Formats: sequence, C-alpha cells, structure tokens
Amino acid sequence: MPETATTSPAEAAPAAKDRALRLGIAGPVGTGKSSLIASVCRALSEELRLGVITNDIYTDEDARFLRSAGVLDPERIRPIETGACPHTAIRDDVTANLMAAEDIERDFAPLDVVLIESGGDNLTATFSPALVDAQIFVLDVAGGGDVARKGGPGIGRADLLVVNKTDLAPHVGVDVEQMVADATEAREGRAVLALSRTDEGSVSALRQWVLTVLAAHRAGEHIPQDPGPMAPHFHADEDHPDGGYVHSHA
Ligand SMILES: Nc1nc2c(ncn2[C@@H]2O[C@H](COP(=O)(O)OP(=O)(O)OP(=O)(O)O)[C@@H](O)[C@H]2O)c(=O)[nH]1
Ligand SMILES: [Mg+2]
Repeated sequence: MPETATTSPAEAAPAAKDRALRLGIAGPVGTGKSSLIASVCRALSEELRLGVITNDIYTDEDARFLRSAGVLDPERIRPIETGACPHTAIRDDVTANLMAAEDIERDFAPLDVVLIESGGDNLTATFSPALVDAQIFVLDVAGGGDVARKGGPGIGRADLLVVNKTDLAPHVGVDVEQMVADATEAREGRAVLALSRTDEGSVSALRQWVLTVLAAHRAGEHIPQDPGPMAPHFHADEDHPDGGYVHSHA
C-alpha cells in the first residue's frame, strides 16, 4: 500500500500568529480609509512586507487609487467587487476576503501585514473576527463632532478608533480634543487616534500602533475581539413594493 498523507486540515493551517496580521479598516464612505492605508504603506513598506485587499460594491476604484499612489508594488494590492452591501463581505460571508487574504499571503510569502479595506458603509459595519485579527474604525471631523459620541459597535469596540482629517477641523467648526474625549468615553478608554495625513506625528503614532499590534500577534498574545454585529438597517430597493426593506445581519 502506498503511504498516504496523515496531515489533518487543522495541522495544515498555520497558527494565526505564524501568518500575516490581518488588519481591517472600516468606516463610513469617504472618511479616509484608502488614504489611511496609503499612509501605513508609506510609513512601513520598507520595514514590513505588506499586502492590501480592497472591497468595493461595483468597482475596483480603491485598488486603483492605491496602485496609482505608488505606495506598494501594484501586484500586492488586490480588489474584491462585493456586488452587495459591503458589510456582507466583511461580516456575514467572508469567503471571498478570506480566500483573497490566503492567496496574497501565499503569493508573497511571508507577509507581515495584510490590510483589508471595507467598502464605505454606514456607521455600524464591523469585520468578523473570523476574517481579521484586529480592526480600525475610521471617522472624520467633516462628519461632525457629535458622531463619536453616538457610539455603535465599530466606534465603541474596534481595536482603534481614528478621528481623521484633523487638518479640516477649523474649517468645519469641530473641536478635535472634545471629539477625541467623547470618543474615549464612548469606548470606555479603548484607543483613539486623531489623524491627518498632513500631520507627521499622527502618522507616526499610527505606524507605532500597527507595530505594537503586530508584535502582540507574533507573540501569540493578541486576541481578536468581536465588536458585535451591526444594527438592523434599511436598504433602498426599487423592486420592493415599499421601495426598500429592513434587515439585520445579526
Ligand atoms: N484634508 C484631508 N483630506 C483627506 C485626508 N485623508 C483623506 N482625505 C480626503 O478625503 C477623501 C476621501 O478619502 P478616501 O481615502 O478615498 O476615503 P475612503 O474612506 O477610502 O472612501 P470610500 O472608499 O469611498 O468609502 C479624498 O478626497 C481624500 O483626499 C486627510 O487627512 N486630510
Ligand atoms: Mg476607499
């Protein structure tokens, strides 16, 4: 009888700490998720081996933006067209994203960090801990100083909350310190970072945060947290008799 392989699937899959840190970036449309990824790539691509996966509903625009920014080898930036509400692909059925992460990790092995950008969504979208090891939720000052206080699973319990585009604060009448204080309170002390791509100190704090989470991941000390499911929400649908429907992704 020929010898057969005895490796079980559990043995075949590397332990989480032995593969790249998978880091999710979520937040409402236009808050600066792609720009944040560009900043992380600029700050870390010389010392870490990075990959990026973007999720868009109908386009590959985010991937094209990042490729044209010249922050990473274009081959290391892969788009997924979700074709449905973006939170579905990061929370409910993460198959496409998991396969993309495994593919990019295999093609460029070994990678240190894979950044996964969610499609821009409403305030309640979160990543499943089955897909990412850690997640950043991005708000911006232009969305209003009150947003951080309003809470929600991503704002309240993502590993890091970013208050982005602080350079715009004087133009939109937002007090950044107050917004950060409100966010810190809503998050019961979890990490909050005021960020602007024009403020080197803030980009360097973001870089340090990524390195710290990566070190904990490598040491097997980082435990992925689930911020919780998104709230029931409304989708416009012209084929539906009422013009839309409410559903829950719990
Ligand atoms: N002033 C300022 N503008 C910024 C900053 N970061 C991003 N932007 C601008 O904000 C807009 C949206 O940025 P993106 O990075 O595309 O935002 P996004 O969250 O990826 O957008 P979607 O993927 O469409 O949801 C662009 O015009 C950026 O140039 C910042 O720190 N300061
Ligand atoms: Mg984007």
